[in-house]
Amino acid sequence: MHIDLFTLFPDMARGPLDASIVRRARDRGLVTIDIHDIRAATTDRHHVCDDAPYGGGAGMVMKPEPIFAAVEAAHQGGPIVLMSPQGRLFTQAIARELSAHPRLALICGHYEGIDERVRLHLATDEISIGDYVLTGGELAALVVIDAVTRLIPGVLGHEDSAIDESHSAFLLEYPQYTRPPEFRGWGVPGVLLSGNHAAIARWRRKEALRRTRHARPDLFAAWLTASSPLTRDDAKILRELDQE
Ligand code: JBK
Repeated sequence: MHIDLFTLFPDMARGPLDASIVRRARDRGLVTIDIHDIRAATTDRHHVCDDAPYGGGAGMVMKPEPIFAAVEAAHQGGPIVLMSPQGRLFTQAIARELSAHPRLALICGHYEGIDERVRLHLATDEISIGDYVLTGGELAALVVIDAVTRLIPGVLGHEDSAIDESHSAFLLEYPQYTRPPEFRGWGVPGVLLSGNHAAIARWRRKEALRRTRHARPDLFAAWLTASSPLTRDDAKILRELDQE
């Protein structure tokens, strides 16, 4: 897969792409990522990328010409995604959808906004990572790149990729413990030390359901809908949680 990132702050994007699993995926040639400096696509002496909004008001707006020029010079197909608070909310399903394309372009906005003609006539999609105000789209684009890259075949080891996401998609993960068996007086649930694999699997499922129901009632409701009719054991686990 090839990813093009268009930004006024290329330094902001580099660090996270040079570490950990994304770094390894790039080293192995599973993904190539080009960071394009929008300012380098200006043609005027002072490399101006922003201007005052028509109609007045505070703040500056990103000009369309350098963004169109930068994207059109690099683009060879695939979605052109504008990172913005007005976009559809990013989810694992969207990450999966984007990872199915051989190429992906991400545009990061800055200042008070971006000339509307970028949204109307250049971007093919608009994505938000959440309802909070960022200084720009760079961190949002990095979130998308991270989530998409780990879905590219071969990027994760067999252990991770073996996890059936269709079964875990609606549930939060169960609690994990590692050595030592006692730390500052805090122990590890006995079942995890029992060697009883069926009992461990059932404990993990119960704790995943407990956590999801408590922390994310919205996810829990989605899981309930997707899991109907419940298996006998899941129904039993839910009755046990009701009692506790
Ligand atoms: C936000 O993708 N976003 O969520 C995003 C992009 C650019 C600016 C923002 O404030 N939230």
